[in-house]
Parts: sequence; C-alpha cells; structure tokens
Amino acid sequence: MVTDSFTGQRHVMCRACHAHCGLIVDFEDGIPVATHGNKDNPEFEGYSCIKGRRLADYHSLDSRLLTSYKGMADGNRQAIHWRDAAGEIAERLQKIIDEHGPDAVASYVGTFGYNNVNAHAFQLALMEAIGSTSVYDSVTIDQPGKGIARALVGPWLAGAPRVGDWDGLMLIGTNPVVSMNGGLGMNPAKKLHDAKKRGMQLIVVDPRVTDSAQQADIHLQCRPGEDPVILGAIAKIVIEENLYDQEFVTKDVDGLATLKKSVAPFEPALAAERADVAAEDIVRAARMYGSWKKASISGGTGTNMSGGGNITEYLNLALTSIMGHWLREGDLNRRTGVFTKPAPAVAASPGPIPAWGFGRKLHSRDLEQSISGMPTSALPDEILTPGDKQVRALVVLGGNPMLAWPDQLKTFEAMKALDLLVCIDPRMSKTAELADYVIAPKLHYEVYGNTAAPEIYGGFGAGWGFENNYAQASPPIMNSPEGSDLCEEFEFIHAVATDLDKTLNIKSWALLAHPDEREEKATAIPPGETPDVLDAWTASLNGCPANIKEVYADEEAHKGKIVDAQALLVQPKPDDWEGKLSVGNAAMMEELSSYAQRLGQPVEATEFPMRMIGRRMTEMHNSNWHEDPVQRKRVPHHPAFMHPDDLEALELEDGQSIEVESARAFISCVARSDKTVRPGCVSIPHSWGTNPDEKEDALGAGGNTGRLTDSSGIYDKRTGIPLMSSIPIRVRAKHAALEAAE
Ligand SMILES: Nc1nc2c(c(=O)[nH]1)N[C@H]1C(S)=C(S)[C@@H](COP(=O)(O)OP(=O)(O)OC[C@H]3O[C@@H](n4cnc5c(=O)[nH]c(N)nc54)[C@H](O)[C@@H]3O)O[C@H]1N2
Ligand SMILES: Nc1nc2c(c(=O)[nH]1)N[C@H]1C(S)=C(S)[C@@H](COP(=O)(O)OP(=O)(O)OC[C@H]3O[C@@H](n4cnc5c(=O)[nH]c(N)nc54)[C@H](O)[C@@H]3O)O[C@H]1N2
Ligand code: SF4
Ligand SMILES: [Mo]
Repeated sequence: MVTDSFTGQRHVMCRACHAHCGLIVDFEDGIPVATHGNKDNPEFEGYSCIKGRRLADYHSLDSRLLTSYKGMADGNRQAIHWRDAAGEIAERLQKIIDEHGPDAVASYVGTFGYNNVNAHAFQLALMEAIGSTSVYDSVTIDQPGKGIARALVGPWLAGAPRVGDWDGLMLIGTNPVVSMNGGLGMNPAKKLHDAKKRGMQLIVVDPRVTDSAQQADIHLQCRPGEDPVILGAIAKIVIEENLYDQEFVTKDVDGLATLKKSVAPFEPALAAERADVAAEDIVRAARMYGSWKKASISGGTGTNMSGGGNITEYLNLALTSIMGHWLREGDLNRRTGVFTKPAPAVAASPGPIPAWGFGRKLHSRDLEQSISGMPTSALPDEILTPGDKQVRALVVLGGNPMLAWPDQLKTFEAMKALDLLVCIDPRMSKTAELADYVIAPKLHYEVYGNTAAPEIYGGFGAGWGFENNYAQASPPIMNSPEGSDLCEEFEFIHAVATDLDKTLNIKSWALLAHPDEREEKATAIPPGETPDVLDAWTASLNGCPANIKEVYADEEAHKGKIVDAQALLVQPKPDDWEGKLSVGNAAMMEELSSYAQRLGQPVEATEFPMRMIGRRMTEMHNSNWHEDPVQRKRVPHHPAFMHPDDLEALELEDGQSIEVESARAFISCVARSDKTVRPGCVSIPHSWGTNPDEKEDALGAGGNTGRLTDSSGIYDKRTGIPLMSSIPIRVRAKHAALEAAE
C-alpha cells in the first residue's frame, strides 16, 4: 500500500478488461496522478488504453459505492454493512430453498466475476454447497460456438503455434486490435504490426473496415450473418484443390469425406452472391489460406451473435485441423503454465467429447445446459415461467443483466419478478438499481490481483492468453476510501455460506485440463472465520506450478515477468493412441446444410431493410464506467455508425438523434457518418442505455441494443444465443418518431 506521503511509481496489473496489461501508476503525496504503459513489460511492451489509464481514478469516482445497500419496500435504499447483509441474504435464501428447493436459487457470473478467478471459485462453491444447478454466466451470450466446436472437433493436446510463428491469420467477426479479444495475443496492435512486417498474411471477414481489416491482404466486407456460407466455400476449395495436409489428416483427423460432401454445394459464385462479396475474392482467400503452413483462424462475437456461431467456429477448427495448423511432434510449447497446469504436450487428440445432452434441462423452454454452460438468454424465462424449477432468487457477481442480456424488455420483467436479487457490484448499475441488496466490493488496486484469468483464456484457442510463460502478481497499492465499508467478493460469499452453515469446496481453476485431479485437490473451507486472502487464492489456484505466497513476495512478479521454465517439447503420439480430431460431426453438417439451402436464394426482404451489427470501441468496456468523465468526453453520445450514402438516402445528418427499430423494440442513438461501415448496416456498440421504465435519451445514456433482440425469436437450439448482431432494423430521425407517437 502506498502511504499518504508516497511520491513515486508503482507497478500494477490493469483489471479494466480481461487483457490484464502491465501498467505503471505515478503517485504524488499518496494520490495517483497518472497511469501509463510499461515499455519494459515483456508481454505488453508499453501498451495501455484509455480505460486502463483511468482505472486508478475509478476508485474515487462519485459513482463508486462506498458501502453496501439494501432496497426497502418503499422503493428507497438504505446503507447496510456487508456482513449484516450477508446474514439477511442467507436467511432469505434458506427460506426460498426450504420452500422451493435449491434450483430456485440462480447465480450469474459476469465479466468481473470471470476476471476474478478467486471470487468465481467461491461463487461456484456456494452454488454447489446449497445444491443448486441454476448456474449461469456470460459465455452463452458471448461466443458459445467456441466451446461447442472445441468439444465436437476434440482438443489438440499439444496446443497451437504462437502468433510470432504464423504465416497467416484469418479473422471472422472479431476486431482484436480494439477488443483485445484473443486471436492476436496481448498488445495485438503491435503483434499485428510486427507480423505484417515479417510477411504474415491477413484475411478479414467483417462488414466493417475495422482497425484489423485496414491491414488485411484480403478483406471480405460481407453481408452480416453469412459467415458459414463464406467458410463453406473456402473449405470446398481447400479440400477439392488438395491444399490441406494429407499426411496429418491420415494420421490425426477423422471425417474429411463427410465434410467434403457437406461443403460441395458451396460454389464460390453462389456463396459470393449470398454474402455479397466478389467470388474471385473468396477464391483468392481460399488459396491464400491453403498456402499457409502455421496459421490461425479466429472467430469473435460478430460471427457468434449473427446466427451461425456453432458452425462458423466448427469450420474454423475443422480447417485448422485439416491444414494441420497445430503444434506438432518436436515443436516447443513455451507456455508451461504459472497459475495453471497445462495439458500434457502430446501431438495427439483424445477425440471429440459431447457438447450437449448431459446436463440440466430448462423447465420453461426446450433448451438445456451445453458445454458452454446454461443458456443465459433463457434465464428470464426460467424466472417468469411458473413451475417446480422456477428461479426465485438471483445472485449476480460482476455482471449487469439489465444492459448485457439479450431481450432487455423481458429481462426487466424477470428482474422485477424475483423474490430476491443480489448484485455484487462497485457501482449502482442498472441491475443493481433493481436489486434487494447491492454488495459493494473493494476495487482492483485495493486487492491482490494476478494474471490467472488471461492465462486460463489461453485455453480458448490460438492467439489467446500469453505468448510466453508470462505472469504478473499485483499486491494492493491503494487503501480503500476513508469511511468506506467494503469487502472482497470472496469474503462476502464466505459470509453467506457461514450463515447457511455450509462448507465451501473450492475447486481449482488451475486444473481445468485435469478434471480428476481438480476434484481430488478441492479445498474445503468451513463456515466461520474468513480465510486469509492468499490462502483463498491458493485454494482457487491449487495445483498450479506457482507458489502463490512466494509470487506475491517477488518484486519482479509485481512488474510482470516471464517465468523461467523449460519449454515443453511436444511428444509423439503413443503407438496405441486411438483418439483423432473429428471434422464431420453430423449435427454440424446439418447446420451447414441449412446454410447450403440459402445458396441461390435472395435475402428475404422485410419491412426492416437494414442490419444492426455489434462492435466495440476502445473508450468503453461493456456497460462499465460509462460515467467516467474522461472516457465520456471522448464518446459523449451513443453512436450509431452508418455509411454516408445511407445517411443521405434517409435524409439524416451526422450527429442527429435517431431511432433504431427492430421487430421487438426501438432505441435511441446518435447517427454518426462512417465510411468504414458496409452500406445497409448500422454499427452500434452494446451495453449502453437505460432501464425500460426510464426515459430514453439519445444524447445521454443512449439505447440498449439488447432491447432490439428477441430471445425467443431466432436463437441457437444448443446454446440459446439469439440474434444479437445482424438484426433486421430500420432507422428514422428521432423527431419524426416522436411526432408519429403523438
Ligand atoms: N446486444 C449485445 N449484448 C451483449 C453483447 C453484445 O455484443 N451485444 N456482448 C455480450 C458479451 S460478449 C458479454 S461478455 C456480456 C457481458 O455481460 P456482463 O458481464 O453481465 O456485463 P458488464 O457490462 O461487463 O457488467 C459488469 C458489471 O461488473 C461491475 N464491476 C466492475 N468492476 C467490478 C469488480 O471489481 N467487482 C465486481 N463484483 N463487479 C465489478 C460493473 O459495474 C458492471 O455492472 O454482455 C453481452 N451482451
Ligand atoms: N474496448 C473494449 N474491449 C472489449 C470489450 C469492450 O466492450 N470494449 N468487450 C470485451 C468482451 S466482453 C468481448 S467478448 C470481446 C469481443 O471481442 P470481438 O469479438 O473482437 O468484438 P468486436 O470488437 O465487437 O468485433 C466484432 C466484429 O464483428 C463484426 N460483425 C458483426 N456482425 C458480423 C457478422 O455477421 N459477420 C462477421 N464476419 N462480422 C460481423 C463487427 O463489425 C465487429 O468488427 O471484447 C472484449 N474487449
Ligand atoms: S486493454 Fe484492458 S487491461 Fe489493457 S489497459 Fe486497456 S482496459 Fe486495461
Ligand atoms: Mo464478452
């Protein structure tokens, strides 16, 4: 902790997004006055963004909660100490469990539960202790196709080649240069710049000329929602022209003949017509892709939210597999793990595993748990639909359902219908405003942090996580504001467990690749005294190569460092090994055939002729801290980016307040002229806006794109993810709409 008189620098790890950049905070007389990147940091090399540079100030923004709150029957809120709140909440949970069973209590873990591995482990342990299977998180409203595809193709144990070794990259519906989404490693702008300089080729599939697309060798500026059609045609060419690695396929891949048959209908000319790109560009892209030796394909939210996430991600991994773009026998895997224990480095796949069909079914809709989790888009239905399994209580850890879940109108009804809503959140979020209890946690620089979360994300695919055996462990550098009464998330969760008289069985996030060991090495934390914070971290990362207490005592680790470890030499596949990667899964081939049926068909004309497409901006992270004055100055209004030709055709002007209407609802934003957007598309950042009972202000909080979504309209039958991008819409001037309403 810095003292009141401290003037100088402190190394920190930014936690304003999942990237966890290594930064430096300058203090004057104990007050943080500036934050900047650290050019000596081996993984981030000086990178910082506006959010990270503002993070120290978040700690003292007016909007920050300094105590927990309890909602009163008269609609007012009253301050309450978090420990007392835990007692009251435990009592109310017990009553709900006694009357309706444990599944009536649901948990939702959002972004800041995910990024805090310790809090997440405690929350999951609490759910297990009370016996509830109503465990939800943000994965199924993000990129759920990734988990589905990985299961159905099967994992490759040795892992994927590093960004620095790629000769090619294809990005589909992701803009890592801004989002820091995996796919290009950490400090993606520099990684891309360096890679391009040494000759790496880049193909981008995106309706917008994104920051990543600006550097592309081929940019397919497609109609949204048609990615599987484009990939189908690329796969057809790669297979029919024998551009794939035949030796690797013979040894390690099953199902190529099935895949070949399924992609046969995807004639480049037909695919091009449907996706509205040039056929010759698809052919060029396929041949370029087919020439790469070490490469990666990365999908993102754009493709996962536009209706074809499973099959797009499946084709990504199928192409990767037939090309043999995996680490091979004799290669080195430099990620030996610090906070996680990786899978053994063997050049083999254990084969596919079930992606659905094993878990909890919903009572309200024909949906079930999949490998990507419980379908969060249907949790409002689970709350609103009467029945034995009706959800009556919800504990939200670091998430904001009101601005993040699809179908905001339904989410609002669901939040109001709950008997008990608890939010653990440092701000009065739009969900917290509706909560019975808001528990105010300590904030990032007041607590111990480490890079376990991004290291775990390394398991999502090539270009995710760190390139090296990098780790940072940041002890607290700031005291909580004077007069505050705050807790760490795990302390609150443990207090609730104590008052329910439950032992928490903490399962280690370090052992995800070792399920049996994970069960064996679970740490029992009994009711009673709160565990020491580093003991709690040791439990939630039990079995990892690092010793947590030693890491925090290491000053080099405070700055972020490459941990010395012998790289893993990828071992040959044992002779008696049976598993293979699989590229011909029947359910995925069925999804593909539904896209084949689109070929030659015109795109349906409706009264909603344009498409809303999602995007992220550097200045804002989901619904977080939009009130920050510096970030807000840069993005004062909620922008709806449109091509200047569309503005002109609609007789709209840059900067004008508009309404964007889907079949479900309309929202207010500010039109912005932007040549990079594909004509016919409106590119709008998500998680802005107000609750439905508040007046919408285009010039204020803006509109919530989730409100345009219909969660029981078009949705994926495996994960429940509805259309959250590529939504048919129409646009009009705000004043015209108001006149019509009068
Ligand atoms: N229409 C549309 N909807 C989307 C998306 C989209 O692209 N379009 N994207 C989807 C995606 S990818 C995701 S991941 C989800 C995100 O869904 P959520 O995670 O539910 O949403 P966030 O807005 O990230 O909410 C994070 C909350 O955590 C709080 N918070 C910040 N710091 C801390 C902390 O240290 N501790 C705790 N306990 N809380 C903290 C913030 O105040 C905020 O209320 O949204 C999804 N929703
Ligand atoms: N600054 C910032 N960084 C963030 C976040 C943030 O809110 N702000 N959110 C974080 C979260 S929760 C996540 S999950 C990641 C997401 O990271 P990304 O998936 O990289 O998210 P975006 O930057 O929105 O990129 C999505 C791209 O998909 C395109 N797109 C839309 N529809 C389609 C389609 O149908 N087909 C194709 N091919 N493209 C389409 C959009 O034009 C956009 O360029 O970012 C994380 N990082
Ligand atoms: S990219 Fe994310 S982790 Fe890095 S400085 Fe920005 S907000 Fe922080
Ligand atoms: Mo996300």
